[in-house]
Amino acid sequence: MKEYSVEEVEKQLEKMTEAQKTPNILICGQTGVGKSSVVNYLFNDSVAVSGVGEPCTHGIKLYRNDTVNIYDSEGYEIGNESQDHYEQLIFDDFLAKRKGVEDTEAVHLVWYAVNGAGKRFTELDIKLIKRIRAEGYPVCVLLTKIDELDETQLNDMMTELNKNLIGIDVFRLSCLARKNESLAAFCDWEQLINWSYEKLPTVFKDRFVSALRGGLSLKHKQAIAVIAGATVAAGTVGASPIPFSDAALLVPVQTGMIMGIAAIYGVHVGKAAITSVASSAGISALGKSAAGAILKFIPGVGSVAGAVINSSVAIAITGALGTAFSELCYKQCKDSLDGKPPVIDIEKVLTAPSFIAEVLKTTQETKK
Ligand SMILES: Nc1nc2c(ncn2[C@@H]2O[C@H](COP(=O)(O)OP(=O)(O)OP(=O)(O)O)[C@@H](O)[C@H]2O)c(=O)[nH]1
Ligand SMILES: [Mg+2]
Repeated sequence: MKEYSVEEVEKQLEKMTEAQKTPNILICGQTGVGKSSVVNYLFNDSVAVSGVGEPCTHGIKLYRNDTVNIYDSEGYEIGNESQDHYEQLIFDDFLAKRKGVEDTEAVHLVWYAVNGAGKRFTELDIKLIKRIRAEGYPVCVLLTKIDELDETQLNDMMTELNKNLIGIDVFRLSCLARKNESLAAFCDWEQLINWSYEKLPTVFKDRFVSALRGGLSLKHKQAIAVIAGATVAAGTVGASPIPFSDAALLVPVQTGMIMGIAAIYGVHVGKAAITSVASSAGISALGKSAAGAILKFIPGVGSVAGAVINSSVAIAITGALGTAFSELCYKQCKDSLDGKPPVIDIEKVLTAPSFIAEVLKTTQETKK
């Protein structure tokens, strides 16, 4: 039996992480408009802006985890001298210093928050938003606290903003939306997420998606892309048909896929689980007879498989594994958003000796 090589698995994982970079997002606007709250609403707890950030430039703090860097600026106060200094703070002290530097240091998105509840935005807001765009940054407007507006006020505010900022997207937001469905219907959280995803350069997209607390439809889409990539790779492995006992050859591909999916959904996978997946992923640990049982789960393959893994079998197994695992993660993520305790311990599933069978079994059970 051919052994998969640990080095190969590690290489695969490394390649995956190297291809991803951490996006930098700057958020600005008046004080108290809800900038920090927006960040807390959107991202996983580990970014938590309510915590103590690292002082960056004066007035701008960096909040970060492995997947996102948020530069949260202390807002300016109307009529206060901070208003006069704000433009300098944003442009000279911050943005200018990051121009022409390495891609990883550059600012990739700017979110400019305007207070819906204040029912007014200032000349300075308009001026700064226009200047940010003129300098080439993807910028959008976050219209915050819309829960404090009635429908007419909200529409008026949108009209005013659109009139003053032609061609700049405005997203209506309220941090109370998660627990209030009718309010959620007025909010553009998903649109903001999609806008940001679209504007980010490719290498920064994956981590942005990972960093999100919600954004489930985007996560789902990303997971499908990861699975598609893995099935192509698996198909190549199976292009020269191999006996089932050599399924270990698929392990690096499948391990990479599993880790990729877990990362997208922000599901923590410890080192022990990674090693465990690498040694049991795919069907290498199951032997030929168990492989037959697995194939029963995969329509259209069971009858033709025989004792050989060819391209279509490799594709089907990898696809089924990826889809099943993605469903588990999706459910975990959704439960957590809904404030429910996790039904499945994903790490436990990953460390089960017959991982693939476990994943497929759990999926079948949760479907019942
Ligand atoms: N009603 C309502 N209140 C909100 C919302 N978002 C934030 N707030 C409240 O607004 C206040 C200010 O929110 P922050 O997120 O600290 O505002 P900020 O823009 O970061 O303020 P600075 O850091 O001082 O510039 C807090 O009391 C929040 O609880 C919202 O969507 N609706
Ligand atoms: Mg703040």
